[in-house]
Amino acid sequence: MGSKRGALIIFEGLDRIGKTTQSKLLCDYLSQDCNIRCERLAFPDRTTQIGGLIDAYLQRKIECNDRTIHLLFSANRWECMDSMRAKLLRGDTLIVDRYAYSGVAFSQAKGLDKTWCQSCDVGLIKPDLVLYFHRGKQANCLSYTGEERYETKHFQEEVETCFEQFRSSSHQWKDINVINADNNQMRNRETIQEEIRSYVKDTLKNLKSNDLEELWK
Ligand code: FDM
Repeated sequence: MGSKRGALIIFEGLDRIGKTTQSKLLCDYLSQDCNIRCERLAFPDRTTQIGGLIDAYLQRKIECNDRTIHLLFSANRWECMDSMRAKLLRGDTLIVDRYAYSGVAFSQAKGLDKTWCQSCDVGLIKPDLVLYFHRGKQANCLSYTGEERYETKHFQEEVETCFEQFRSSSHQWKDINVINADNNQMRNRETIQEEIRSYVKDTLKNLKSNDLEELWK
């Protein structure tokens, strides 16, 4: 699985679908069992000043219009690019919970134009692997408490429609791999993790170039 630079691996999908659990399991597996230097990150990164504003917005402590908050989510990714690039180039693999795809789907679900939503993320570091967590039709409904701004069943359904439209209509999604995230007797946590590991192993094995490409260019 050796390569000079690390891989950028993105986990995408709705809230509460299992991305956090699975990305932590993957990170532990890569670092402990495969001896691969690896770090887990998440967007929004709420630790920065911009991330603090996003956190306050999500917790309904401040209001912000839809375009402004979209740009803040994007700026929050851009402010992390230099450190992510440095880590990838020194060989660390980054496992990232959400990226520009959430940026588009969540803002489009509010009615913003998809092309406009994408434009501010053009040129971010292009992922080597994107795993989109999808629940099948038979899946139990995910439950949302409404604790944070977007955590309602209705809004998540709108977001899911945007993820699906984007995925089926855009060539930019052709490299996106769908993970069946139905957590039931047939597909437990371990089965889902095995599937993820197999994608990741292929990606690490096939990393050819040490260069980093740009997203949506
Ligand atoms: N979210 C996340 C967006 O609306 N745009 C973005 O660009 C990103 C990265 O923020 F509901 C939404 C998705 C989610 C909320 O994310 C907080 P986490 O993963 O629950 O912290």
